[in-house]
Amino acid sequence: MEKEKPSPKPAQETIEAAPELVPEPIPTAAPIIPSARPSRPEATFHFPADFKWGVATAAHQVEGDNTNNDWWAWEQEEGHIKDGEQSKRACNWWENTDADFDRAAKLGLNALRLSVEWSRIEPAPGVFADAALARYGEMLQGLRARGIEPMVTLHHFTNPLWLVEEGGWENPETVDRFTRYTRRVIEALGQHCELWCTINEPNVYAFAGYVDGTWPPGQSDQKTATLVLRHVLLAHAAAYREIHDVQPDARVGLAHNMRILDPANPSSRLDRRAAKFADGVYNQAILTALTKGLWTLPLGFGPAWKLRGTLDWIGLNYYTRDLIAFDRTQKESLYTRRLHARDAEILDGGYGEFYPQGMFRCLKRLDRLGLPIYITENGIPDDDDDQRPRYLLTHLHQMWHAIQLCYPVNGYYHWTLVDNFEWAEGWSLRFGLYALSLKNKSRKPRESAQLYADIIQANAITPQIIDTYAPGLRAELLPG
Ligand code: IFM
Repeated sequence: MEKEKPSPKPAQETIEAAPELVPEPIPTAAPIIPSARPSRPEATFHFPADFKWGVATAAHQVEGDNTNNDWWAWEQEEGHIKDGEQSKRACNWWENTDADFDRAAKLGLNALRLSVEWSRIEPAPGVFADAALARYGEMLQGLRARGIEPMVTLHHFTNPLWLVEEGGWENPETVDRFTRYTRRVIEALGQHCELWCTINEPNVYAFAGYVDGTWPPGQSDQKTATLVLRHVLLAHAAAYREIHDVQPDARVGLAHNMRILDPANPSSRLDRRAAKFADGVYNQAILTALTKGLWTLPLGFGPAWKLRGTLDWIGLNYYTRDLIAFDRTQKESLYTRRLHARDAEILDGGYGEFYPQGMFRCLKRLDRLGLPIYITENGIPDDDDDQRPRYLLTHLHQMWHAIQLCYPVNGYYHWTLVDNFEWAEGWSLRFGLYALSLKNKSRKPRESAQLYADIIQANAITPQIIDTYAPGLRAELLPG
């Protein structure tokens, strides 16, 4: 097709402007077009106006004296927790949450995720402790009074001892018991909370307790792990329906731990297959079960149609990535071996790789589910806070990128406000924006606390914030 020819320029006319139409001279003090480029790139990464900025934690890790659950019992036995440490009084939240809630408000948070402890609420089968429910009611009211919206998790790794005696999550009846407990919680606390997270990290729970055996009940049997995972997901689905029955407007989801699992050697077919397999089991199976009602794990137990459509939102707990190699000697871990990239920056205690791109990759994957997303956890063990500012900024920058592409990310909950009891790692891994003294329980803000507060206040990552807290990131975040 012939291109349209540009119309010829009209012959130039000189029109003498009438004196009253002569434009005002532009004041030189405020040039519209800057005379020089800024000496270096400046860009601000804005977040949506109604974005939820939060922190996340869990009952057993902060409350203290949770003597009636399986973790407390596990901690009493030698060899289970690093350096023989115990949760003991933890962060003393059962007695006093006010001071930490004040800290949260001072940071400018408008969201906080905590969990309620089943063994406190139902200390014996079918017996509910009104005083415990009242204490949680007080906590939730305390948050709301500070303009902080609570998200409540119903199960975060711990189980009442009586439940364990009755077979724990291997017993299919646990599904009904969890549903009964859920109903009681929603009836009591539904007036203070609409945002519910049924279960925290079902994959981690099943893996650490029933494959790896480093968490209670300390088993190593893949078939049992699969059965437990199935019961946990059925309990989630039943709780989802129960919550909506009591509180139709509730928003109910689950916190899913995702790790990036890349092949150790991308040109090895065996490594690629091993990574895909590991990803399918760890990351994908739960998502497929809950959205499509399909059970894709190798040890199958029939269809999972009851699970389908039981998410109003999906929670992402993202921390790190692993490389996966095929290893024919590793039967227990289904012929896979986890390792780190040779040039990777490793987090404290060997917690994993510093890999912010994983945040975007997980969000991209979750976007396909068509559900609202909350980042229900993200953080780093870093006692001296030498990595956290960079970790926080790069992960939030990846989240910003996802939001620019309209992935429906509604909120971000940093793990965590104050150093808390890190399960089998005891007190050795320090995830807090505030450092906790185990001697006198005092709290001291790490620099990252102010960084997070500044980001929240600006509702953005600004060049000033980057320059103040992580100048080394300038080239990466503001390339020029
Ligand atoms: O502390 C844990 C939390 O209980 C579950 N997600 C990971 C956190 C850090 O390891």
